[in-house]
Parts: sequence; C-alpha cells; structure tokens
Amino acid sequence: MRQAGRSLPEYRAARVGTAMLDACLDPALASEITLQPVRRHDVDAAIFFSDIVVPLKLAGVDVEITPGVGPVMGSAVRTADDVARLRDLGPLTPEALQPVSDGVALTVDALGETPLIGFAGAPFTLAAYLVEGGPSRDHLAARTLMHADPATWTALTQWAADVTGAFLRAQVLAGASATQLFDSWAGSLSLADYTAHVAPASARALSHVADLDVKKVHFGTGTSELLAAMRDVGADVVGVDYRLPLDEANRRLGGTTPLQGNIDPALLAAPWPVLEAHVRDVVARGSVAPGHVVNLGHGVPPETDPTVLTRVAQLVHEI
Ligand code: 1CP
Repeated sequence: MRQAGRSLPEYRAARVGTAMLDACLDPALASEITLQPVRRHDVDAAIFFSDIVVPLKLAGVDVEITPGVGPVMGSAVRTADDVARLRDLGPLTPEALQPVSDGVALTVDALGETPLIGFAGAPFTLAAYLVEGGPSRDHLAARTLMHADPATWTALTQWAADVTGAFLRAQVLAGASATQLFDSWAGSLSLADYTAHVAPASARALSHVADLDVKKVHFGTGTSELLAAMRDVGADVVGVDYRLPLDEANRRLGGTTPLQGNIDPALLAAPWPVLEAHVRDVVARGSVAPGHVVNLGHGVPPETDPTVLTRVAQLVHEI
C-alpha cells in the first residue's frame, strides 16, 4: 500500500532526523520500517520500504524527497542533451544497488514465512517526475515531449526502464517473492498514447525479471481504460484503483486475470459500518475474478487511524 507507513506513530518516530532517501538506503532502518505495518496489522505480505525514485538516486540523478511534496529533481530533464547526460550516467550496477539488496535480505530473514513484495516505478511515472522536475497534476510536459520529440522520449523511457528494472531485479535476487510495478500516473494518458509511447518501456522494465520465478502486479490510478494494455506488457495481476468496481474490471479483462484492489482510501475515515459494508462489497466483487489480492485502491492517507487498518485486515481474514 502506497506509503502505508506514514500513518504509524512508530514510523514517524523511526524517521525523526533522517531524510526519506537516507532512510531508504539504510538497510537496518528500511527493514525495521518494512516490518512495522506487518507486526501491527497482521497483513499477509510486506511491501519493501523504499521509493520509486531510489534507483534514480543510485544511478546518480540529483533527486530528493521533500516532506509534504514528494520527489523533486535538481533540474528537469527536457531536451535531447538532458537525456544524453542521463544515459552517460551508465547502467545501474548491482554494486550501486547493494543497500537495497542488503535491506531486502535483512527483511526477508526477519519476515520468516510472510512474503515480501518488491516494487519499482514504471518508466512513464518516473519520466513524469524527471521531465516535470517534481510532482505535477497533469504531467503536461511529459505528455508534450512524447509527441514533440518521440526519439528523445524513447531514449528517456528506455533508460528509465533499465534503471527501474535493475532495481526490481535486485529486490527479487535478494529474496522478494512478488513484484509490483507502479505506473501511478498512467491514468493521465489516452489508450493510444499509452500503447504507442509507454507500453514498450513498461514491457522492457518487466523483462528484467522475466527469467525469475515471481508474479508481477501492475498498478496505476485512473487507469480504468488501460487495464488490458497494462496486463499485456507482461503482468500476472492487475491492480485496480478505487474508481472501477472489481467485477467490471474483471469483465474488461475477459475474466482471466487475477486482480488487486480496491478499497477506497476515503472510506477509511468513514464510520465503521460504512467502511465494513464497503470492504464486504469489494471482496464480493473481487471473488468473481480468477484471484483477488485485497488491497486499497490507492495509498493510505497519512492521517488514517491505524486501528482502522488493523480492523480492515481482520475483517478480510474473517471473510
Ligand atoms: O507503504 C510504504 O511505505 C511502501 C513504500 C513506498 C512505496 C511503495 C514508498 C515510501 N513509496 C512508494 C511508491 C511511490 N512513491 C509511488 C507509487 C505508488 C503511489 O502511487 O503512491 C509514487 C508515485 C511515489 C512518489 C512519492 N514518494 C510521493 C508522491 C508524490 C506525488 O507526486 O504525489 C511521495 C509523497 C513520496 C514520498 C514517500 N515515499 C514513501 C513514503 C513513506 C513517503 C513519505 C515520505 C515521508 O514519510 O517523509
């Protein structure tokens, strides 16, 4: 679940005095933070504490995570020269990825039987941050670039695919037993743009783990029109945000693809009977798919009462 840890007091305590990306690159701290929601909520899997921009940082990109904002680049990547400079940084090596591998290995040891999900950002979402220079609403500059200069766009997204693919691969080799590719902002694309300008790079990112025995979940928000295209880049499970009921998502996917999702994060703050009815509805609709990973339809709001999350996990286990 996106940035799930932020709602936990023990997370906020662990992070005091440590910048976000420094926390991600401290194997013992990253491992401890990964375990916190598992201990508290008794969920069936852990998601590694890291961020989609960690591999950019390790590749040498000037990026920080600014509190209350998100990833911010030292300078935006807009031109062919900017992309050439990125490519000059060279491939992301296993040596550079060592803090990630060490953090995963420590976590897998401590988790015992509970599986760890590794993850990475999809090339479009990473490119959206790189081209915009930080978070943006409509990802206009990225969407302009893919049409204005398709060769530069392709070079950029291929580079991002290889960097993010190396990050994903390192996590699996260190013991993660499933993977998730987050294309959080793909919902700003038309199906035609997604298919022509984004899907090839996402397929390339996933190809980095194609020879490994792990299931691949592919998630985006606002992607109701893109679900089949997102599966077809090589995903085993499609993550659905809270906008589309899972029975309808299953219909759009032809009834053959396991789904993940899609409790509406807004309802975490609603009275319990309202939330309970919603969770039961999500589980019922998901049961028509060939498999269902119960999850939120996007991230946990930081102000969420953690006891509510524990109660949701309990309810799902009961059902
Ligand atoms: O739940 C977890 O803690 C798991 C680890 C995790 C994951 C899976 C973090 C830690 N980030 C992510 C993925 C991530 N990061 C995504 C994809 C999923 C999604 O849609 O949320 C995206 C888009 C980011 C980028 C990012 N990092 C944002 C969003 C900014 C925007 O454009 O709106 C933010 C706020 C961050 C910072 C971040 N990453 C993670 C945490 C715990 C935080 C908060 C930082 C803090 O506590 O200081």
